[in-house]
Amino acid sequence: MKSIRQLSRLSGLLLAAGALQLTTSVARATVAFQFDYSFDTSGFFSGGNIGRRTLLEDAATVFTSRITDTLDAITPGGVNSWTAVTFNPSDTGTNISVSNLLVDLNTIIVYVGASDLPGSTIGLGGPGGFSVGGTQGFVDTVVGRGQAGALLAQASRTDFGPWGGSLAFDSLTNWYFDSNPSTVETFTGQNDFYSVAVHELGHLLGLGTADSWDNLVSGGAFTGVNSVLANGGNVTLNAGLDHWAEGTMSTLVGTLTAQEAAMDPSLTTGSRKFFTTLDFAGLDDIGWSLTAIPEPATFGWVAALGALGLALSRRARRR
Ligand SMILES: [Ca+2]
Ligand SMILES: [Ca+2]
Ligand SMILES: [Zn+2]
Repeated sequence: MKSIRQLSRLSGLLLAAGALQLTTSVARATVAFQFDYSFDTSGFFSGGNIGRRTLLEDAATVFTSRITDTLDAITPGGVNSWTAVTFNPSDTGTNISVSNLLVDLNTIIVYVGASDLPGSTIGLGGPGGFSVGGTQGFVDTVVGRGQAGALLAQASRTDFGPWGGSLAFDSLTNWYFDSNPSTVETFTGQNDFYSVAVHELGHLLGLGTADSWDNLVSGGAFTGVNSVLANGGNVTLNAGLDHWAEGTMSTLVGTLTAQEAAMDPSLTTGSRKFFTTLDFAGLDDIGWSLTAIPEPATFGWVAALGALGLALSRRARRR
């Protein structure tokens, strides 16, 4: 919903030279999220709350431990310039623009903050948009970061290579912050920060938001081959066509343990949801390359699920 794609191929568009900075691209073995808290004006992640940053970074390893794509660096300079545009995580009705943002190899930049989100929404996440000008090679890098399937005509795209985006948490929610998500304690009446972080990062990675997702939606269902295999048939979507339908079930990765999928529209207060087999299959279908081997923590999750508390109420959550 918050994805803004402002693609311009105006060659020679020049922006402030002051935005150009020296940088070094550090080669990484895997994709990494670079969380940016500079727009967290409410201090949801600073001061006495700074420990929450570690929890968010730990949640992101759900993805970084399995994604094997190589995302090209975005290095503006000379005739090549661009502007990243994404929603302000501390004021989600407005956008922030960052001129000539440097994006390192294999890095996804995420602007994080908290807002009083409308209604029962407790999290909001999605990929950002951009404007770009320069050589065709530079434009292609901003559009697809080396993912060839992201450079096809919009209605044919099979891959997604985002520079990053935004992630907002509801400022008025009673959150449960768990330093060890592999163990599930009772947190009656609270909403699970880990579960929401994982869900919203899923949107940022293109689930419900990328062209390569839209291109696999047909008749109100998702038809990606891996998802169909995981689900035993086309996966019915919600009305917005940006989540699995409410209550869609899957399994914990590498197990037969049932759990409601992470990418359905809501989270039950007092419960945790891990990213499931179906959720990962969706990532695979929209173009992410994933390791076949599930993370070892899976075994901890199985035991942990026995401690799940009773669901008290459902709160809607949207990207
Ligand atoms: Ca725990
Ligand atoms: Ca890819
Ligand atoms: Zn959502």
